[in-house]
Amino acid sequence: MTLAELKESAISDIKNAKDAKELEAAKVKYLGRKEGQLTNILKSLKNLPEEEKRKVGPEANALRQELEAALDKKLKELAKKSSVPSIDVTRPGVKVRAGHLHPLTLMENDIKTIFAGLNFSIVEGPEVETEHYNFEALNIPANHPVKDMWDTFWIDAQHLLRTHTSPMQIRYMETHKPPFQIIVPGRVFRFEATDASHEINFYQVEGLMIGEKVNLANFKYIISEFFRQLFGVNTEIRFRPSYFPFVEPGLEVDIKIQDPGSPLHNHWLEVMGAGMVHPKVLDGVKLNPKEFQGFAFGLGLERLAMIKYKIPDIRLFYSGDLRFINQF
Ligand code: YSA
Repeated sequence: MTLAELKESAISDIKNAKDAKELEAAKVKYLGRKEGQLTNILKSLKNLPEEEKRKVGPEANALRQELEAALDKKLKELAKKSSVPSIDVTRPGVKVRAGHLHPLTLMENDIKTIFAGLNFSIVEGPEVETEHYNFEALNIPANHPVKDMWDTFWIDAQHLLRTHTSPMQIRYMETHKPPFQIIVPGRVFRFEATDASHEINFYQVEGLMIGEKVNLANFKYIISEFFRQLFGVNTEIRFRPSYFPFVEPGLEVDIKIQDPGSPLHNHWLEVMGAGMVHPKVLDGVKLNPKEFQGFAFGLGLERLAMIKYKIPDIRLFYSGDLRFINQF
């Protein structure tokens, strides 16, 4: 290779180097101490006849200086380039899509906030329960017909997925001394046919208030206040007698739907079961019914969310349908 050819090739390599690594490779290729192409020529000068040495020597040295200068210049260029941010600030940004809370979580948060404001503590309980806590301790013995209504998914002979949040009443009363007032939000499970207002898996919020003089009038005030804060002052609610083995007397609370677009407009929708805690239940947790009494309730969270957000079918909550979820 002639010096002219070597120069052309080296200048082209230096010019085309895209980064410091490629530039270093070009330097080694031509000026590397051991095998650099120009270095080899310089080393072999001593073997040339005197006359040729005098001609080639200065040319080769001049080329070395020229290549060194070219390498230096290119290195500075590359350094400058990499320190300039390659962001095009005029380009339209990519919109980050933020997630949001599920309507049932929104409803649970609202309920917690209202009850916390009424001085209730918030506690949680296990979703897998024993037969004892789910039924027997709540005055529902093995062959009680009400058990049919609440049969569920059994894990083994003694354990089941809880059918309501009421077992937490027992667990709490066993370990705490009155007076107290709590709510227990949580998921419950039932073996039943689904329809627009029934799911096999849904949420309840249990409430329990025990003290020396707690009575039904207190329950009525607390629940009226709760619905007033949740749905507004004009909400109509009604208390209706009902039966649950773990309360005496027992009742249910209905809300009047006021939504001209709903097939339930002007109809009453049952939203909770409640009552005064049965003396047998208090006895069972070693609280003297003559000393302590109180009320308990269990409300259906989906039903309240359906009223608040005007949702016609409970199954939409668990459908995973983005057209539904994205509306919240
Ligand atoms: C009663 C008295 C107490 O002192 C304390 C709690 C209770 C409530 C009782 N543990 C219970 O579970 N009653 S319930 O079967 O009537 O359910 C309570 C609420 O859960 C209902 O009013 C309804 O709002 C909701 N619910 C019931 N079954 C449902 C349902 N929601 C959706 N799908 C279902 N399958």
